[in-house]
Amino acid sequence: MAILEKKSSQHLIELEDKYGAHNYHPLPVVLNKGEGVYVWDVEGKKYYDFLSAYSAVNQGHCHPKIVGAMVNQAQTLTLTSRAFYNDKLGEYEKFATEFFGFDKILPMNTGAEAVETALKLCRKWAYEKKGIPENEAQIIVCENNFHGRTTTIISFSNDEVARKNFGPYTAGFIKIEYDNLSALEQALESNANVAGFLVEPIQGEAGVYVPSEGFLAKAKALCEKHNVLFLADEVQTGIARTGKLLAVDHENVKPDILILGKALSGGAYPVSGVLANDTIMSVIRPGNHGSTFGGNPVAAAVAIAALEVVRDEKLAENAEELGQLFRSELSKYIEESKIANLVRGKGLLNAIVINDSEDSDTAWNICVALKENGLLAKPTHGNIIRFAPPLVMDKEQLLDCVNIIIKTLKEFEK
Ligand code: IF1
Repeated sequence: MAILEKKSSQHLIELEDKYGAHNYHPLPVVLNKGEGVYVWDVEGKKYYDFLSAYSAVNQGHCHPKIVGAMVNQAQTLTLTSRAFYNDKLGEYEKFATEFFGFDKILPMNTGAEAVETALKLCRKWAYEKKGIPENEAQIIVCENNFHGRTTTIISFSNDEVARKNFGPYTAGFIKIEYDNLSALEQALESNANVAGFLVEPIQGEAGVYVPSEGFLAKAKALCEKHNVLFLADEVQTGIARTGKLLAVDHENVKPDILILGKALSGGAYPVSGVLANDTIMSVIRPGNHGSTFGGNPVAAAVAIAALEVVRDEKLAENAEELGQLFRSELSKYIEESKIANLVRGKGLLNAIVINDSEDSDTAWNICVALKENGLLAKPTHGNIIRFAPPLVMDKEQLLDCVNIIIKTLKEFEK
């Protein structure tokens, strides 16, 4: 019976194709199980996951502690809305604020919602604390940013695929080049009404673009000088991914507003949040902002467990160590490679740049070949392949993966 009901990958892909909106172009693999650093497809083939659901599954697939907390809470109380108190939210808020070193957290569900929350918080602070005239606040953002998919967020994207024909767009954003301090300084000096600077500590979607050393610290200092809030979008880089708890920790920067999502739940449940100190968060009063699911008891229980795993299993330290190994092993190969140009990244957020044009399908074909060889990764911007395995990986597994990647790249050497 069970055998008869088992569906082939082909059939399941056709179902999505026929009944689902075509808003993605997935690699042709259909997964039905995950454990730690591995996932399995419906035919039973096992893969290393080198995407981790875009860095959400940092703690590994189906981590028993996180799943345990989720199941336990789901059997007790799932949702009250914020019309009433629940017995998990306060406990989570205390835990998370102490964990990250802020006075307060505002809980939401997705990364984009957290970015929206941060933008609203920043604007309200600017009008009520900084004294910017109503509706005049500007927020500085970076070229080639990725912060999510809402109408406001895509308003300041320069990815035409994500943006075109979704206008009219939200006003109030100034775009500067990423990793360019003088552009930031000029934008701050020529606009009196700047409320904040929103930045990804490493640009993920842009192809794991790591800014120059010192950029974040100097940008933070410039913001302080101009009484402008520094908003760090750590949705992708945060929670141990880059070898520190936060990517800003590499430069000892403390953001005024910290945006988290993805791995805040270990990928088990949509949990996001915005953290800030009281002087900023106090501008939010009842009725200003919220969401039915934000701060629900399942999310709270899951997030506590997910953060405890990061701390107890020393995932930041592991990401730092394995990241060094990954880049040094791949660099050795790339020196003599014609197909790969370079490897870059921090911790276990890395990418290789393929020696072909952005509109070629080489990186896609390499990812298909990697899949055949038992490792799942996805190209970005045509010729870049992002490598972001779960942080619970061990050294032996990582070296096994390096072998798979090099073996696969060799198939493409001319
Ligand atoms: C998709 C990329 C990753 C993010 C940062 C906010 C969000 C994201 C820095 C929004 C989300 C995702 C979403 C996913 C693709 C993906 C992505 F390739 F686009 F850049 F991770 F690398 N800030 N990133 O990276 O979070 O609302 O999705 O929870 O398909 O849109 P979300």
